[in-house]
Amino acid sequence: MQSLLMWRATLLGALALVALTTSETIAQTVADDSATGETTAASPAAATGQPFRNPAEIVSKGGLLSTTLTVGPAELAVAGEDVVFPALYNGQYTPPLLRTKPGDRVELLLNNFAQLPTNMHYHGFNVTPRGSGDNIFLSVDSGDSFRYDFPIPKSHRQGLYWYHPHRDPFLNTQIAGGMAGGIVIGDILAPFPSLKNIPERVMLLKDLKTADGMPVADPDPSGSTKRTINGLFKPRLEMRPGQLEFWRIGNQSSNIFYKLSLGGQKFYVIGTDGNLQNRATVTETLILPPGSRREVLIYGPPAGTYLFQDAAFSTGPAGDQYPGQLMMTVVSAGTPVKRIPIPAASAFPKLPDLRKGPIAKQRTIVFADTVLSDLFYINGKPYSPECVDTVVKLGEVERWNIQNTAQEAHVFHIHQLDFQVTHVNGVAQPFNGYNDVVTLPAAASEAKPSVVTILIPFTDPVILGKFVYHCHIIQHEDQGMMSVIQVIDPSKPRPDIRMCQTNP
Ligand SMILES: [Cu+2]
Repeated sequence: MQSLLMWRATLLGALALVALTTSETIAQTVADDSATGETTAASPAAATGQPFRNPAEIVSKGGLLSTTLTVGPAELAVAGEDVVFPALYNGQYTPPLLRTKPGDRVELLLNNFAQLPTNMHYHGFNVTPRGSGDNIFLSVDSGDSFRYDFPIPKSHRQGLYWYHPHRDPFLNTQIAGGMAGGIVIGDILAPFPSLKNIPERVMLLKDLKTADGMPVADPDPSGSTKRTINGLFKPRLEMRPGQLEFWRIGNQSSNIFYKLSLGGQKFYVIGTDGNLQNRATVTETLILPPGSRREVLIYGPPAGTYLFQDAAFSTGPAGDQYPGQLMMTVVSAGTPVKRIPIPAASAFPKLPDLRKGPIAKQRTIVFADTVLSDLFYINGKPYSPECVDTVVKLGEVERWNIQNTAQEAHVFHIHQLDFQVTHVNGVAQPFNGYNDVVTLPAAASEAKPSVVTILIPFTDPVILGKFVYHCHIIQHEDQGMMSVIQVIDPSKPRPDIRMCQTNP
């Protein structure tokens, strides 16, 4: 306890230091408090029922998204609890939503005033993994700064993305500790003129577990957590009956799944993981594994009060069990609005179905728990940044059969790319679009792994270089469940690559 108190004293000293060195940060913190209702005087009762708000935004101008994010300690009230955070962006539990466009340039200065090293990952971006791009191999150490500077291709897909640290092995500490923010690229509704002026709600989901007034540094992913939307605990959203709204929901939690429903109301899913689908798909329950996003259309229900509920969730017999929680109360009231029809499939831009093209190579990738509860492997080995596990040729589409031998779900995510899910445990999946995250269900038994089959197009030259694929249950990633992939140009001499000893 004494060392924890001393650490807290050190943090509060660092808070004062940040106040001296980055007045901009503190100004933004105050602004954030007023914007989100995260006031230090808030009680759990007072926090309940505050109005829903979208996150504050930074918008690109003249083809440039230019901003500074400063990582440092902060003391804030979240979910009615006063919390000392070792590291947040700009002192905010909900840092700015970055709004940018295909063809823009990103210039983002990352300052690290926190104790641990960090860096930045642009989750879902199809951009360069090299140099000052979406390069997760670099480290921004305590006291250092780094300027990210890269173009977003003109052809980039449009939708909801997000940013978070990717400095192994501190991802869980930092993401579970609140370091994550949203990014919107372009205008996903542009193909649908009838939807031009409907209300847009950005809903960034995080969960927080604390001990002694601080985020738990290495949370046990199981059990109860306080789940928030844009940092708001159980806010209240007002809708008009019949009014069509556009909800953009992102799971920014480090480890937990969300299983969301609104009293039997229908969600019309039009976007998955920042990819516009080729049609709207209808569901009453949205399941979001960690890292994933769903962009949905929803009508204001008949007048009344509805609960936006996160159901209890189990990741399997050897996995994590989460109780449910109310996320938000929806109050539908006022004069009913004439319903705007959901766009027909014919209004959606066509997407290439990768099943119809040639497949250059097939691989088996195995996600496995080990006998040690804190070690997780891909293809029989833990993560090593010093070697390359998988080499692929630019221009090729590959089929990956991803096995999960564990009695708990894992979550496959690959950087720089989107993929098409074709089969889950041998069952063919309808083609609605692409993902950058997919759940690997728990194995039926130790002898019978689950298998998810995906097609990955390694076709865009922007991805040349080294990046990673990993489990997006971030505690598993920190404990080894990540591999290095390198995309090479087959028209050039093969670069000197140090292969890992076990590789697919
Ligand atoms: Cu996992």
